[in-house]
Amino acid sequence: MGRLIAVSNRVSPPRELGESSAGGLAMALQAALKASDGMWFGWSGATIPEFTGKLSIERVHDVTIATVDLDHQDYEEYYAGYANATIWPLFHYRIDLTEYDRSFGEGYDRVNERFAETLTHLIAADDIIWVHDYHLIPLARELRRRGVANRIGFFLHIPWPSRQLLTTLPHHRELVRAIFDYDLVGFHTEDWLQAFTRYVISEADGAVTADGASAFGKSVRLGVFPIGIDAREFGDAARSDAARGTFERMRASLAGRKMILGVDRLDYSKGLEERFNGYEQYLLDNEEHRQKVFLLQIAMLSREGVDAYRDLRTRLDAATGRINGAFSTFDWVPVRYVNTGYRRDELAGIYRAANAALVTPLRDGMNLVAKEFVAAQDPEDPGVLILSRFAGAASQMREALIVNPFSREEIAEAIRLALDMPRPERIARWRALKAGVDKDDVYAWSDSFIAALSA
Ligand code: ADQ
Repeated sequence: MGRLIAVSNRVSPPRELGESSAGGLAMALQAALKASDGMWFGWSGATIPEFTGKLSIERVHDVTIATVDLDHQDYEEYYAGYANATIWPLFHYRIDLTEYDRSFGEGYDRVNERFAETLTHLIAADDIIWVHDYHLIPLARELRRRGVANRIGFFLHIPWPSRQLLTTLPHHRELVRAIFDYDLVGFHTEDWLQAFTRYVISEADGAVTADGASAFGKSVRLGVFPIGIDAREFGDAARSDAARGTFERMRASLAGRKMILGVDRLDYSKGLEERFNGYEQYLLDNEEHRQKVFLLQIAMLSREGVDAYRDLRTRLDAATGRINGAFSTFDWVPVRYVNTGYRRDELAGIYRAANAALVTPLRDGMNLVAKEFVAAQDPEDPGVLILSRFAGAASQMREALIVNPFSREEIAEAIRLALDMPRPERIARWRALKAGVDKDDVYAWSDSFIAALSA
């Protein structure tokens, strides 16, 4: 095998590569890239007035990082537009938030062409190419049009929507047809893969085999590759001095109360409003427990350039105010709501101090917070994971308390069960969860995808 070339919308800033602040995906890709003297290609994150296609190339920790700048129109139409105002909501089952703007589709195609045009010149005959996520679905098509015959794989980090939803998208067939220019396409779960194959059968007149599908005169191999975290690194982070310091501060601020924790990017797919409603229901149903618990919701701001995200932020501010206004006393606030990003070791300390975690997305490709929470727990006194049935992670993490995130009563009941759960049951559930998180880690994920792509 030649080099591995990873392609994603954003490339993890080189400074972070190899440092503990980089996420698991960046670490795993870096390890795979390093092993093959590979290259990581994507958008620099910078916007300029006019696209130039000028590459910036750096060597960082034995990995070549190649980035290009996009122009302002690209940002609006491709990134804020088609990727995050069309595909993201649609693939998370939110057609109410989906913007079907023709210029967005044009910008999406244009940027994929620009990426392909720039990347083509960097590809050697025996390289294998691994493309990541919904920003870049047509990239293989554009590379093929430019004569690239290399193995190209694609991994979708978000759900694949049902046929009924996808067909609301103008030109949905073109989008799906582009998938067939890959050699291998990976999904997190069997559910997302099946949603894809159902479309292939009923909308594209295609056929599905044990390991792939054919349609549009082409065939593609399909597989399920559930992503994990760097469990060892996260466990180490949880035992670090910084984590211990954060843990001690956190515990001191509990003043004997129990903490329910939420950690998410501020995104409507994460079910934050519904979670607040569920917690409010818990406070209503369990008057005797008020003052003895609180919810810490850490919601890191993201995609602030997209309208739906600004609206959500306003609604969450209001929900926090409503609950705190209704229930607070002079010495107790039921919701602590923060929009800060934390370092990974600090985050590990916060996870460890929690008695329960609410991971209740309405729809989520996988959800890594659920796995990080488990990895950070004290084996002798672990917290309880409350997990949405609509997170991809629920297909693996069956020992969590699985809930329907749309039901405020189910969330309220799960909080009560979690906070009352006897220690032996907490330990038994946690051990089973931890074994899965350790086994199916991010390295197992990337190794298995690359092995399948190379096979
Ligand atoms: P995301 O939608 O970003 O990822 P998730 O998998 O939960 O969702 O990952 C979020 C990451 O951000 C976690 O590593 C978490 O620690 C970190 N994070 C969140 N809040 C933070 C904060 N305040 N400070 C610091 N870090 C914070 C997409 C898909 C998911 C899929 C992943 C990987 O939507 O379904 O699991 O990709 O494929």
